[in-house]
Amino acid sequence: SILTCRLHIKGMTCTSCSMTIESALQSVPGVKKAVVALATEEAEIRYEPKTITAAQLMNAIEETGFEATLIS
Ligand code: 9UX
Repeated sequence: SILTCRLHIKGMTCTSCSMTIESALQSVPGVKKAVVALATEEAEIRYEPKTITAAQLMNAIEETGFEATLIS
């Protein structure tokens, strides 16, 4: 099964920021698709819940230096 979560990401100021986070998410096992939008400060991630949780996705973002909170 695949789930989708939306996260709010605080602190992005340029396209390099959003691309760094997007690349980090795409390299996490269990992530099928990750899109990070600078303008809306949001990430939409499709992931396999058997492999990774939304909380772990948020931790992966925070390791890149940005704060993430769950939207849905
Ligand atoms: Mo450049 Mo975006 O340091 O924060 S990557 S502004």
